[in-house]
Amino acid sequence: SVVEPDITKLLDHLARQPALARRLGGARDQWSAREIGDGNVNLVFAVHGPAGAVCVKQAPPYVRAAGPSWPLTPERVLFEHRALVEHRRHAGPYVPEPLHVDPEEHLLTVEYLEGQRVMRGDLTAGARYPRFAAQVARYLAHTLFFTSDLALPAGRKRELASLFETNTAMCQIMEDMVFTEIFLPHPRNRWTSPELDEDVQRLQQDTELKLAVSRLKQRYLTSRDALLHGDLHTGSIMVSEDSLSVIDQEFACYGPMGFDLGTLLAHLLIAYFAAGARGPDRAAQQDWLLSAVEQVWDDFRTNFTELWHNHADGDGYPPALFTGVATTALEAERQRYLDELFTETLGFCGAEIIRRVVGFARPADFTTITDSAHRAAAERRALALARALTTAPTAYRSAADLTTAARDS
Ligand code: SR1
Ligand code: MG
Repeated sequence: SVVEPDITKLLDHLARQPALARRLGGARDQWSAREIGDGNVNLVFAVHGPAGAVCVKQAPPYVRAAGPSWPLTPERVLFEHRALVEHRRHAGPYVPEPLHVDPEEHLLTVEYLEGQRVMRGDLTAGARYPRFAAQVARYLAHTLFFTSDLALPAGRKRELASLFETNTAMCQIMEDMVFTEIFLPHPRNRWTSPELDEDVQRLQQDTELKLAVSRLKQRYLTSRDALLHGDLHTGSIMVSEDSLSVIDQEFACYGPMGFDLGTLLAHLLIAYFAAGARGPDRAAQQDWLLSAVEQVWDDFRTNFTELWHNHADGDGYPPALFTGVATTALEAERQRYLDELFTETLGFCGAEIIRRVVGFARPADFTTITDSAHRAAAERRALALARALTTAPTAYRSAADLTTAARDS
């Protein structure tokens, strides 16, 4: 059972921080706090005062969705705060402003995102966002490029990476949940549709798939490519018609860029398959979701290439080595790098889809489909695509190949 949030303690905390108290305005007894979190890990409070509002995240010493029986270090708010600070330097418009972090009470206060809503909830209700793909692609290109060796001198990059090296407990959740326990008869595994029992059995005996996923796990464990968000699903994105913010950076770590890209594409594809199960009136949303999948990758690639042309200040690929005719060779190398990143992205995308169908953390996209047969059909289509992506990612040369495969799945 989850412990009840202590609102009095929370308001006392805010009252002790002059800058936060000023932002809320008025006196403490004019403030109101409401728990608004719907994630698996933390409690989230919206606090309103006469002059303004703030959002406070509280990390209890356990997993919110499981309660005290599953302990988890509350230090996670410190990593979230660090990632917010670093990512905001590179992708300011898309990362909320961190206002205060309390390492003793494990409370993180950030700006209140007026007018924005959690993307996943809106997607299940049929929403489309015309500016989403361009905005999130820009966020990804900037956060990943500017924290990589392409942009940073090696010493600075190592220093930065070392600040996230000990986010061990959060990384271990991913290592276990995404890459391992779904392939074992683990007590945390669950799937919503009993029709999937045989599919899960088959999956757990699928050596080719287990090898492919283990290869990806090895990348997650060893790569120090860039500072990742670490859990970039549609529940970590707040949106309005024209704005977007990326929240919930508690899983931040240095790792393979394809992990963030693949997670995001996975959740757009999950939303696509789920929308198909909700009936024919969702066809336009399905088209939009697949066009978003294509645009996220294509815009990311364009943005990232442009950043590499204009901000190659790091120790990777020193520009001094590639002057004159060698610039053509460097350009070919950039495109090879991005082709490989696309392949890696598809692998992680498949692994994320699979664990969201048969693992502990199943997304509302699927769980809110009430018709069990329709839900199972959508989940089976998602699983089929995911297996293909993870075991044979090089079969897809472009994002258009990916969306064609999704339609055919
Ligand atoms: C115990 S946390 C379960 C999952 O929820 C989060 O959003 C992460 O994706 C994690 O794997
Ligand atoms: Mg979260």
